[in-house]
Amino acid sequence: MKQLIFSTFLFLFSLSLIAEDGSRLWLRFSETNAQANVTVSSRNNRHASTDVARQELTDHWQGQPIELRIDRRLNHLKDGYQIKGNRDRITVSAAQEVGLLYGAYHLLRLQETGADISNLDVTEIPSFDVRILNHWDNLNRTIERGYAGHSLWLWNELPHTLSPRYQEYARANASIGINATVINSVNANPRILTDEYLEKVKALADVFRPYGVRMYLSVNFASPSVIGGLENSDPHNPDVQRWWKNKVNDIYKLIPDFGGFLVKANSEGQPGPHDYGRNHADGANMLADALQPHNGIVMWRAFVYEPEWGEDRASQAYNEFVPLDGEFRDNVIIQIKNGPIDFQPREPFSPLFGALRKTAGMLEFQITQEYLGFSYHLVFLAPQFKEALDSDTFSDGEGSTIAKITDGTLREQKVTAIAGVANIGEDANWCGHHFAQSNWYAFGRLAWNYNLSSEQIADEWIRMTFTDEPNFLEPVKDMMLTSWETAVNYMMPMGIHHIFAWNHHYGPEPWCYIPGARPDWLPRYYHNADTIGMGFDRTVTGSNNVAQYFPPLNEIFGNVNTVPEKFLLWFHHVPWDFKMKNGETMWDNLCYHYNEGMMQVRDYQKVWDRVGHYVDYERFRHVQSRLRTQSRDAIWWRDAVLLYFQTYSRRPIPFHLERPMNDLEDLKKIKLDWKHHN
Ligand code: BDP
Repeated sequence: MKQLIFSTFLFLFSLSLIAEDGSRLWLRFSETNAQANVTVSSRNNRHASTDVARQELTDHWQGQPIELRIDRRLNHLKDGYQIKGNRDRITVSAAQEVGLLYGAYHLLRLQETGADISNLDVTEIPSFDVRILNHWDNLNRTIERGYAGHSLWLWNELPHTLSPRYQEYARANASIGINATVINSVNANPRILTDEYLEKVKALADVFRPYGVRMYLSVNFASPSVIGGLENSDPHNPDVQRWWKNKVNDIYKLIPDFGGFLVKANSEGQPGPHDYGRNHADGANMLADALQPHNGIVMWRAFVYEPEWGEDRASQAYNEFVPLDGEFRDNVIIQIKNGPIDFQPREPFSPLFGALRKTAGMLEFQITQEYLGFSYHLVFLAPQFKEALDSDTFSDGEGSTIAKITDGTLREQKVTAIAGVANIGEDANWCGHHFAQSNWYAFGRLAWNYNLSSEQIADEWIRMTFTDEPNFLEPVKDMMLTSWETAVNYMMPMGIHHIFAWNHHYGPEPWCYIPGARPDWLPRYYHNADTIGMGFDRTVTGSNNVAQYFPPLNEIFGNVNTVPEKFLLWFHHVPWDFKMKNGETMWDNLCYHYNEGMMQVRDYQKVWDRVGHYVDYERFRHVQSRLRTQSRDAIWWRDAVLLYFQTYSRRPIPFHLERPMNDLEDLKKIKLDWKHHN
């Protein structure tokens, strides 16, 4: 009987809310019957971006008449805008056409989130000039670290056939202020620069242009020799320099507003200037010189570490780049991952940000959840992004945050930028998990304005993506806002890092040992567990990585009693019995974190089931099933990590905590086949 009532309930429930597959993202605007009254006043009122702005408002705006006005004197707004309005009329003004488009999406966001629109006085200037996605898409349409299916770009069909999703993609980006994209992987295939592929790239650029999304490409440093037939790709070789100049000229003929290049050089097997005894500045400057006449830029990645195992990996990017400070052209930006190692669940910030004084720098975030449960775990990343942006480097005294360094406030920069590694694929819901859409959204919103709070971003996103029903909004927001800390708790709390499985970065494998593998690709290098304790000694008695941080941080991080506990095992090798701030031992605290993380996910399941009837059945069921996986994984993580480290700590898991459910030996046998994801 119960069963019957329940299925009847589900049936009615699925009828009452139309099924949604998530393809509309946060752009589920209401359709209006009466077309809105939108006028354009600008000398050139047939600009493609203005047309999109007018169309979006005409189709979806339900309020007072709107005037869109271009005013070139407002160029201090950059591509931002002003909105002024009362009950009778609204004026959106901008110096650039795309600013009107951003203003239009601002108004629609206000409408869709139920904000008061009777009296508006808004001025928006973006935090960064270039707000860019980095796709790690290969030309064979697999995506490196992509968890939402294959690549959006249908290379075989391009340039003649244009999937409707290209335009939807550009529109989604414009709606959150993203104005640039790198469509191919940093491990770049040289073929992207052949005439054949550049025609395809041009076709995409043409679709993106009205939405203000500029095209950039990842390039392979060895392209001149691989596809150009030159003897080498040495940046000091005049033939090589000429090759790049010609290539760049060809690109600009096809794509006049092309943005520039992203380069991963001499890193993880990629070619680079070191192959010819040159340094990173030689390599970057050669490309910068080719791009300079067209106002293009080079985003040169700092994610480099020695091909042979050597000093602490956390110290290597700094050691490589700081000696070159001041040697880069002003159209080069060093693109730096938020942390010094590699997108771990939580890392302290990279010390390179403060240290580069005469070279432009930019942040690289990872939106795709390579180290945070792929598209299976619900993890809202705005708090992680903000922790990095708000990190104080102390480079120019207190308040020298990464945000203020990279947005040009503290240091002169010709161009400012911020990048996020995209989590987008061809899945109907774009990102694999409905909640992973919020990370694309959060990246865009913070790139536009890093002062927004995670809370506001989550609030807007939930209202637009699901519903503004308070009984749904509040608990779901709470779940999102705590979800990153939750994942850190059940994966790698207290500064633990890189204890992932070898061939994928999904599950735990702190015991992983591969004979012959370089030590800094193995978990032991990072956790150093022994019968005394665990952690990586980065103080003077160890690798002295702490010395790369400005005072007082070097002292704070370097002292086991003052280091923030969230980074304890990142900077120190700590005895199991070390007393933590709560008076209990390091081992017990470790157990608390893993237990807490696991319990939190179990709570999310309850939250979701309780509020599920406010959303359509299709999305409800999808998220419900993902949360089940996440719960099982959290248990897997807790059991694997605690049981493994217990073989060193030889202490009990505090008796009031949940007991492990698995045997360590069974967990060691788990081998996931994620090959298709790599
Ligand atoms: C690592 C990824 C690898 C990327 C590399 C990068 O595992 O697939 O190629 O980053 O950023 O996190 O270049």
